[in-house]
Amino acid sequence: LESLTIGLIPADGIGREVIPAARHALEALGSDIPKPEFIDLLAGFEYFTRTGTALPEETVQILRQDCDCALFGSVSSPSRKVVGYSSPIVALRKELDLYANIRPVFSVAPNPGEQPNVDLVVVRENTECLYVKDENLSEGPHGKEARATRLITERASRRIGQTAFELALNRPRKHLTIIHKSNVLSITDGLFRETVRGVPGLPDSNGKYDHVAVMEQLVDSAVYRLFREPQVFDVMVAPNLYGDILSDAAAALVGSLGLIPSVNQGDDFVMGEPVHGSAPDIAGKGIANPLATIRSAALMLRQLGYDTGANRLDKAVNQVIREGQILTPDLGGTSKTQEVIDEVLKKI
Ligand code: NAD
Ligand code: K
Ligand code: MN
Repeated sequence: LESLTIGLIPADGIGREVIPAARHALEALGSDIPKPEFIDLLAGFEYFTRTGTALPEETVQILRQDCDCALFGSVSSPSRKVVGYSSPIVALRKELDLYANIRPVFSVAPNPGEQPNVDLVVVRENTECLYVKDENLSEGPHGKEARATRLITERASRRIGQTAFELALNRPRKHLTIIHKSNVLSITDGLFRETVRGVPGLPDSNGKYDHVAVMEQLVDSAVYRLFREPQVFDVMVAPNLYGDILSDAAAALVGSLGLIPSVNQGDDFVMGEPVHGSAPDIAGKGIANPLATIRSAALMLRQLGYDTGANRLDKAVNQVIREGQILTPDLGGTSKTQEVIDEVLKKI
């Protein structure tokens, strides 16, 4: 490739403040990656309030036809029902079939070479579970009744299971924990659990996952365990909603949600995205932590095979964290987003 075409979808709130960080960081990599060409793309709740659509068809089309990969910021989805609105990120994950959301959470050890006390990856199923958003409201004998469909399919569970086993196989500890609640939801979570457990026995697995140690844990006690002894976890695979919650919980263990990156990945497209939302409490103040987004760009590069570039981004971010001088307020610092970006660029 001569150039790498990257769709940028900042969307709402601090998404707009952190996406430029990734852009500058990618530009700073020079010849470590093909020359990045950026295409700015529209989506989000603010865009919806102006136009009546949250995810324009053009954005999806350009992503499909012109982009090698993409970076998404964050969207401000309201907590009440807004007629005609549907979250563009949930829609994009489905439209582009980005079935796996990979969320590494690790602490940066104070001294290089030292073992971090948290070093795990949440592998979140990204297309179904309660996020199919099939909800309805009816009038029952004792007032309103709300129902939602929770979809778990064998196909999606197998795909996410394969992604998780593959990831575990390539990590030093080769350890996988299946997160579920099959003691209560024996049909839905039961299917997820059994299908993931069955991955090593699939014909195309050819015994390659025999070296992965498989454990399982009910989602509630998994959260407890995460806070008591996070070091026991390596790769955690979970249905959509549990994965969403677990990764925010794990983020608290390493200092801030503003540090946690992710990639939404499918068989032929990858979209980096910080795990955090639009953070209305700090949006517009210029103090959002840009490191999760720079790390998301690194994950995206790694997924595309540009390890040298990815390593340089990660190294620069880790160095800034380790030095502890130029940090945003979420990490106890007093620096602005732009100062942290400049510091990372210096290290790159
Ligand atoms: P949030 O992740 O936006 O914020 C949670 C807390 O973490 C806030 O105190 C915020 O200030 C802090 N925080 C998050 N990112 C930070 C960063 N980079 N630097 C410093 N501090 C940071 O979660 P929320 O408040 O529950 O949700 C706000 C909005 O974001 C909602 O409308 C929600 O729908 C949306 N959301 C979107 C996504 C997404 O785009 N994928 C994900 C989660 C939430
Ligand atoms: K986000
Ligand atoms: Mn979330």
